[in-house]
Amino acid sequence: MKLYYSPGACSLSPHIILRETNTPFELVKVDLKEKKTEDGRDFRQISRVGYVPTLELDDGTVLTEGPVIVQYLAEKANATHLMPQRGTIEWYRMLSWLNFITSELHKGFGPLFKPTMPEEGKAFVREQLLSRIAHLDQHLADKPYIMGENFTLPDAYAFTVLSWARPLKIDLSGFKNITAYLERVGQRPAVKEAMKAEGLIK
Ligand SMILES: N[C@@H](CCC(=O)N[C@@H](CS)C(=O)NCC(=O)O)C(=O)O
Repeated sequence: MKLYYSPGACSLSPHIILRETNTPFELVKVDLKEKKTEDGRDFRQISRVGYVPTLELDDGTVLTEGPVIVQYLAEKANATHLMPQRGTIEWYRMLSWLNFITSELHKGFGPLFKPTMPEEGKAFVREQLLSRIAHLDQHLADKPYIMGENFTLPDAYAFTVLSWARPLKIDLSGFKNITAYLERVGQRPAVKEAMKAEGLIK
């Protein structure tokens, strides 16, 4: 199995889950501007959408969309500790959080990476994003992880996208629960290994 990734991008979330589940995999770095893999292949020939994360299975099947890739990985590894039982209300709550992270947080950060986006537009996006971050901060007031007592799939994703706040100069220091949460998740061995492998920490 191959995970196509870009350092620190949203592909860090499935990368963490690959390590949390001890799944054997190969990491392939992608230059997202040039759409080239590190071994010189045309990335669009592998993933028509041209974005990471892209998972390539051993039979050549390609799977995209981070929130779906993490579910695939956890189910294949039978990692019942990383997700509630399918079909239960807790399962749907987990899907609800994955969807919140992808549509409200991940895609909320997106425009802030665009150098061509006017500052007025960025201010609007930032305000909206901060209100979504406040919602997660409140949710974390009485629990260490998004789903409660244990680290599950949405935590890898939330950790990944919230780590973009610092380089984008979004001050999270007022969100005490999130600050403690990022510290907690960042201490997990699988998270540290993934970040190290991507060259994000030493
Ligand atoms: N809908 C996709 C979006 C993935 C995405 O936004 N990937 C970014 C990196 S975080 C990317 O590869 N952008 C390059 C591009 O879109 O050309 C998902 O949720 O996995």
